[in-house]
Amino acid sequence: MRCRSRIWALSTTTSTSGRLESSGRKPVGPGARFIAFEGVEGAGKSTQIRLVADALRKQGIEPVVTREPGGTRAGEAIRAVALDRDLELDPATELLLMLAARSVFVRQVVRPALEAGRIVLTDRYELSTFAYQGGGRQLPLTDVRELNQLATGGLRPDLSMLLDVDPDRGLARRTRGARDRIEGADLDFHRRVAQTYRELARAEPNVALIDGRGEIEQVFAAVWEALSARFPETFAPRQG
Ligand code: T5A
Repeated sequence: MRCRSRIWALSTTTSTSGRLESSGRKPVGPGARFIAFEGVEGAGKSTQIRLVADALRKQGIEPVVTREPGGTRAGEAIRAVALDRDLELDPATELLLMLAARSVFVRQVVRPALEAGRIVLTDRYELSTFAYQGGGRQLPLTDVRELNQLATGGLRPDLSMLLDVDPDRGLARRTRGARDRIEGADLDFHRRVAQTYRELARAEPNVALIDGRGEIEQVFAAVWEALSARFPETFAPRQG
């Protein structure tokens, strides 16, 4: 069978959090969900995570809200290095930093939370690496995927919400401080990232492509609809 795209050709099909059970690890708790928010700079990920978390709290559910790179002490220290605009880092070093942070993140934050039956909402996960280091930095995707597999042990999100926004719009939304090392890359880099994300949305399982250009509430309605279509028992359909 012919492959649809370069990214599709390199995809490996792995299951979601159920994989924890099949790989002999502790089973995930009932109700556990691992949801990643993805997109270019300023796509609105943090904003949407905050809204989803607030809505879950109103249902009496306290989610684990976290981010990558980061989420652990080691991961936050690695983040500071990876994003420091005064450092010159080649693409392979950048990749390995992201994956070092992911390895500790999966083991210290995500797996324990899923085993405890929690909902994990993360600002970025593996699609960021495929899009930024694979697409943006143009590292071979086979290498990126293999190393990512080592870092995650095969743990994939139940759903990745890709907030689709053109990179110039996303960058223009940013109001805080100076651009970090990756934000400061040229627009061609950010366009390759956006293009790779769109290809991933077509090729990868469990990705919901959300139009991120509308008003915040409008985007949230689309995000919640995608979540409740997939997990109606957890993300109750909204009335009206
Ligand atoms: N990275 C990360 C890699 O290269 N490889 C990897 O493997 C990983 C995991 C992380 C950096 O690391 C790189 C990618 C990144 O460069 P980050 O903090 O996650 O850094 O990256 P950013 O995308 O820059 O985070 P931001 O906080 O800037 O963007 P968000 O979270 O997407 O956007 P948000 O919600 O903070 O919104 C930004 C602004 O826009 C407004 C908000 O109010 C805010 O002011 N906004 C909207 N305005 C209009 N309409 C909407 N719909 C809006 N939604 C939000």
